[in-house]
Amino acid sequence: MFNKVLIANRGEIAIRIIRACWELGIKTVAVYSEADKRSLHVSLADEAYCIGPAPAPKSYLNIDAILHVAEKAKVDAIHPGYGFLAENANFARAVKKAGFEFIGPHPDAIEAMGSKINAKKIMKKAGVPLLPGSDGPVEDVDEAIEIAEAIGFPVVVKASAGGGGMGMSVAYSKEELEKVIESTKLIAQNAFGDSTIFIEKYLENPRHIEIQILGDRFGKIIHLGDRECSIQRRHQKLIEEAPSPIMTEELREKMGESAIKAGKAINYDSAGTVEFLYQDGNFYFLEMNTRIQVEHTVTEMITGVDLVKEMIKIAAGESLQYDQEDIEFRGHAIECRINAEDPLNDFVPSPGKIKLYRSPGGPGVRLDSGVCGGAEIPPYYDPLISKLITYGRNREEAIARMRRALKEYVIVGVKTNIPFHRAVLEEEDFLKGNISTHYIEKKFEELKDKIVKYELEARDLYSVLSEKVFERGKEIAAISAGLSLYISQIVRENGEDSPIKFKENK
Ligand code: MV4
Repeated sequence: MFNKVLIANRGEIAIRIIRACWELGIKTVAVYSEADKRSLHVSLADEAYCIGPAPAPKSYLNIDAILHVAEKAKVDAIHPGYGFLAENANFARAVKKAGFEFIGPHPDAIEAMGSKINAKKIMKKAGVPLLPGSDGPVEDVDEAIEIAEAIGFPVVVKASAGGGGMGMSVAYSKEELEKVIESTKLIAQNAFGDSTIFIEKYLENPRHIEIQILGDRFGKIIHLGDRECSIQRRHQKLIEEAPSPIMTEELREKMGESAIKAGKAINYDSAGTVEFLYQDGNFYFLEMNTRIQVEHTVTEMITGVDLVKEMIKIAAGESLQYDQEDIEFRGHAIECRINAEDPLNDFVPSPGKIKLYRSPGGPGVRLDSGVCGGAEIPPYYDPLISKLITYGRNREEAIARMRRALKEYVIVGVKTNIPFHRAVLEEEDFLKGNISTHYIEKKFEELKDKIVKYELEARDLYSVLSEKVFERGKEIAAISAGLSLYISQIVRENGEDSPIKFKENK
């Protein structure tokens, strides 16, 4: 096993990885930008090194600076977390070339899934269900129209180098398709430096359901069931749960089997996720994420498997100790991503200092937080403050616990999306599990009044818990000082006959 691991990340995921390392008896090295000097992941780690200025390209994306620290601190391995360099095949290669282990899959797997056209090609060959579309790049408008007419409108035009929602356009007719081909190519070229596009049948009201897999370096691959990730806004997930409200044992087996086929096709050897779109009883491969994901926690809660520890053990060359039959699914888990953002102002980020912090706890509550009271949420990175996860024997209990935990949670100083989560967790269709990727856009107006209500309730509570308590204290002190002055004046004026009797204090 490794003796020391460098964590090339920040915030809650850096802390999550520190926890896994400590449980395995591994020492931890944090890296941080100048904006993160006083952040929690830095104070928790056994050692910490500054790697550059606040902007990510100068720090958390600076491969040379990270490798320099790895050498100086004499680590054995590097964990990239999610985001930043997690799915950069060249980083994984550079880590290995410098003599360190990369805690993630082999670089060719990262690269293979980075091109969406290539990923689809591999999955088709492996027998994973796909949406009908172009079997490769689409070169011009005529070819696009020919394919669209064969598979039927609507179709979606996607950037091959994209993913996570960047660079895709929907067309409902030949005319619309003519318009979006060139514009999508241009967007793809500007965003990814690669104008390659492809088209596929567009699903109008799908769910996003993904399967967690674990593969080791001896060719064994298992799946750890599904996650429902449909509650998202502009491709940022906000609520995830395991299992999906629509999951059956039969469907999970089928999706699990497809995910394992996907993993086997690229000799996958770490924790990974196979994303599917689900509609009307059918599911289709979307993308594969070759990293640990934000929402891995809900899978951990219902399977009891520590995914981060498993990926570290796999990278250290250990064989997977679980067989598929060992994985049992028990109960239900929900995760709310707590962001520093204003749900009533188009969810704009709300960086700043957390003046007051009270975290929830109690039965069935897990809080993976990147902050504590007094922490600064810098404007340079993702505004994720923490992940609040609740577990219950069933979905109803997990929801009841989430509502209760959100009620306990106090964050003063920055705006948060807690009022938004509280509103969703009382909304009828959410409670019924009636959701799709369009849930938020469809429901936002309906949710607004409740968000306002919870926002105001939070403000009241905050004023009781924070400044206003101090203000009230000062007010009361002033009144009582004035009162005692007034009383002593009455006593002086009326002598011993005063209606208010005082004992001489001699
Ligand atoms: C789709 C789709 C419907 N039909 N592809 C968005 C992110 C990127 N990973 C792929 N995405 C989609 N691809 C077809 N053929 C709908 C989406 C989509 C979506 C997918 C998952 C989660 C949220 C989403 C929100 C909007 C659109």
